[in-house]
Amino acid sequence: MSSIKGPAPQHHDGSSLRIGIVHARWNIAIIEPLVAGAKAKLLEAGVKESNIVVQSCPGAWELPIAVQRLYSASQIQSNASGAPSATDLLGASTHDLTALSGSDSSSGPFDAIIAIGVLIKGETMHFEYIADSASQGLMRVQLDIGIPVIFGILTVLNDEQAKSRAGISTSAEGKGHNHGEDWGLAAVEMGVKKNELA
Ligand code: DLZ
Repeated sequence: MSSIKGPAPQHHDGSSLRIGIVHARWNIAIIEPLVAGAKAKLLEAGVKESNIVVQSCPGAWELPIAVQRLYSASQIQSNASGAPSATDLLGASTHDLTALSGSDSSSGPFDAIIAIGVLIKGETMHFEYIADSASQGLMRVQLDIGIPVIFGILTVLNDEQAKSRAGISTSAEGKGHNHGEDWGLAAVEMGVKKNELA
């Protein structure tokens, strides 16, 4: 029997969209398949490779400011030719951007940004503080900039839960489901609908 969890599927054409992905680098073995899953669904929905920009920050704590800066930079870039690129403002090299998102990135403000992080509960209170602050921060940034920010933070109790939610579990129950794919679909849907909802 299929799971009752998750949104009823809808198809949306992402061919006119520009999407940002910002991911934390903590727990990178889980982050990488999540980013790949999100990107695969964006491409499947018609988003052009050159319109997908991938950036990183150290941990989930930094995701709200990274999303906010990435969006502001994309606005500046579209308003003034010769302005610094989103990547320059976040401090990464052009080489990093090219490696992650293709060599011919277009410009213009993003229609949606996906924030991806993985918090695995440890023995201290870090998990609770970071999960709470990052989720509240992302909601605040989303409402401040008026652009959908997709909540791609896994908050899990152990490594196995993380692997299962990234679709890379090796357990007898199967490899699990890659939640990054859902985040990619949500970004396309909200990117398309943000103008209809205005
Ligand atoms: C410090 C920390 C800890 C303990 N755990 C995680 C984690 O599971 N996932 C994650 O994305 N980041 C973690 N961090 C790092 C913080 O998010 C942040 O990068 C640092 O505290 C520096 O501000």
